[in-house]
Amino acid sequence: MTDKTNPAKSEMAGTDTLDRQNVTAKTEQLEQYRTDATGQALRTNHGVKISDNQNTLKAGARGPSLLEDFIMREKITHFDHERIPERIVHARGAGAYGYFQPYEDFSKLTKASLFRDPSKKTPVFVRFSTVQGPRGSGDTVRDVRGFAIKFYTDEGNWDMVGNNMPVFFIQDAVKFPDFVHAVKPEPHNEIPTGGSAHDTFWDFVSLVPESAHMVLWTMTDRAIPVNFRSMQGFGIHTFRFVNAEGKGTFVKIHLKPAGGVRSLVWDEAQKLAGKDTDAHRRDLWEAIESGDYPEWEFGVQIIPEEDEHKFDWDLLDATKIIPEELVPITPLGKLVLDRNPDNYFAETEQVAFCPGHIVPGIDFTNDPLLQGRLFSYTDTQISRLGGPNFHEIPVNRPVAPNHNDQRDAAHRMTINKGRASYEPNSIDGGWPKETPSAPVDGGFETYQERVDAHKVRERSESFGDHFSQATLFYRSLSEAEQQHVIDAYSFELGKVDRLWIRERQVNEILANIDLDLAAKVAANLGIPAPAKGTVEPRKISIDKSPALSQVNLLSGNIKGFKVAVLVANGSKASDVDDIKAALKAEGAHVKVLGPSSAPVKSAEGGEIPVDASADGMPSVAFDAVFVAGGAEAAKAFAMNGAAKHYLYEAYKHLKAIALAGEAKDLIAKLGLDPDAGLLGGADAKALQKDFFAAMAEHRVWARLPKITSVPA
Ligand code: HDE
Repeated sequence: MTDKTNPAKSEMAGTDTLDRQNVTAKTEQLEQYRTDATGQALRTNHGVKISDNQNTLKAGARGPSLLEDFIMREKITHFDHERIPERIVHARGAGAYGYFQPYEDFSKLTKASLFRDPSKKTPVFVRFSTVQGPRGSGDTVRDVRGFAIKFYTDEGNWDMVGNNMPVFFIQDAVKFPDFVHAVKPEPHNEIPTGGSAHDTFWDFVSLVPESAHMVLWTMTDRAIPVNFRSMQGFGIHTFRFVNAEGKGTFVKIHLKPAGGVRSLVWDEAQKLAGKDTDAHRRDLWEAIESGDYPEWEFGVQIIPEEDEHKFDWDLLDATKIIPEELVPITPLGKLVLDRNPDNYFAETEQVAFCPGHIVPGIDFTNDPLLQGRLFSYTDTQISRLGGPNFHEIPVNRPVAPNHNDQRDAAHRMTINKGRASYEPNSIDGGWPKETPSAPVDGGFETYQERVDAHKVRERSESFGDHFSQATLFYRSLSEAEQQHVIDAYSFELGKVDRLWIRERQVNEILANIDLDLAAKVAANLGIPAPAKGTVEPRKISIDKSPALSQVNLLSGNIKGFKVAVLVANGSKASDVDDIKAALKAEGAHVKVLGPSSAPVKSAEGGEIPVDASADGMPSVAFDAVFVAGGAEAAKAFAMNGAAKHYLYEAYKHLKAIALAGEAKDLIAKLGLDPDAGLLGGADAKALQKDFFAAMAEHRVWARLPKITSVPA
């Protein structure tokens, strides 16, 4: 029996009043759970005021502790159980709240409420993460980054659990535990933390050619983003949007950062992991605190159902993209992060995403990787968050009501009124009731895809080409990007002890991607270059995809960039003031760094306040360096090893460096050649234009041959 026979059937379900101003609704909902102890007495968990938080109850000041000390026991017991299991993958992360707002009404494409009204902001919580390392590992390791968005829509939560790369390592979910076991630290000594440069990873991927494309992505600079704000996001799988008429359309989800896509260089990433383990979470936090809200454009590639088989690759294969040159991205709206959490554990650690959480207007496809994920995430939360009630944790609660007949289980917070926790019922008026599906605002209805097949354990033949897109990607990269890829494979495989694994990766994987790439990596490893690949190259409809190269994904400005201004006693305060004002006008962030945290004396006879010591904020924490003029300061810099190292390091990392006034002579004293990004000039103000232009290019790529440790 359903509610069709229910005495209360004439009443429509779903009449709960929804606050259409969802952002306010989510903020207010969370507010009920936030506590502020300012001005409050210290108490036990059960409300008793505590008079002494320094001493255990004892029999005499030097005597044994007493079991009856309920205050000490409560405190220690709670502490003993403070930890929960970290995520099996993506354990290290940081998150923030914000909103999504569509540009216009996209109801032709989807009936999902978050895409229908350009005046409506849907609240979100976004968590970024690395994959391999544990919770305390470094932020800047070479790894894929997670990009998971929880949209608190007024029709329920939609979790878009993506990454910063558009493809994945495997095609079928059943291989995920194998892949993760291979990439995780090795079981005997738990090394390495946060990286893939070890035997088990390369053993697995060299035996699994479907990983070739994704492994290539992780060998590019995308795997070492400069910060979370500068990463693209991808839904990876093909999803389905469904409109009010029930028409389905395939979509691939893209997020493009407003500030452009930017990365670290490898040596910089490694140093930063030591100098500031928290570099990425700190950057996200500080950007939001300073009001420089990270922003992305949310777009989709739209593929009509009739075009499903029009491409060289299968839309259901998560190791493949659809090049943007074949299907451009339609921008749908913007995603903005504007509020830091109040409590890391309560919010960022306890947030629970699941790709299976969708809302009317969004649906799955038969991608076998996606299908496995639909199961895995809720399953893992049950052990990670201690039971099936994790949806009641404030950060996970929908803004839409969630009445149903599910009851009890560990940590239940909801106090369900009424007698009937079953359906149909006639005791509680039949409530809560189903909502029939409707063109809009109805109950969820699965897209009616026809399936007529045998049950088989098979991989579709259309998933069989593992190299053509890796080749396309490699050939779409700039020369400098290709050099970084060669360096990355050489570094990683150089850490692999077993020669046969190195050889297999070069001969059976790299040779099928690009023979020149294989030869250059082979040379660096001291093994013979393969003469040909092991499979016939497949002809595809496109030679290059410029949209895949990071050099084509910059913003053209320096908004959000970080600049170090070096000063010493005798620096010109006017240079410092001018550059600070000019950078601020461009939306960049500036820190004035001195020999210590104390103010320095200015050339003009006053003082220059300092934000930090150069030691405490190394050049790897910045995008560019400016050295203020002043004769005495320039002399001090030229004599000082730490100052010289600061500049050499910025130079090595291909950063823009400007040296004003007397500091310009440092270029010659350091034995460096001026270039488009190594600028010196008597007039500090006149330097600004070229300095900002060099910065906007992100790296001085022309300098690469001078600093690379691997001769071309
Ligand atoms: Fe995940 N993944 N994954 N994954 N994944 C998890 O869920 C899993 C995959 C991704 O910030 C886990 O809550 C399987 C692809 C992100 O909390 C777990 C498969 C993509 C996050 C899990 C995949 C992702 C996770 C661990 C193969 C990109 C972090 C903790 C089918 C589209 C979310 C958790 C956060 C987390 C399973 C593959 C992204 C174990 C079985 C492909 C961003 O459930």
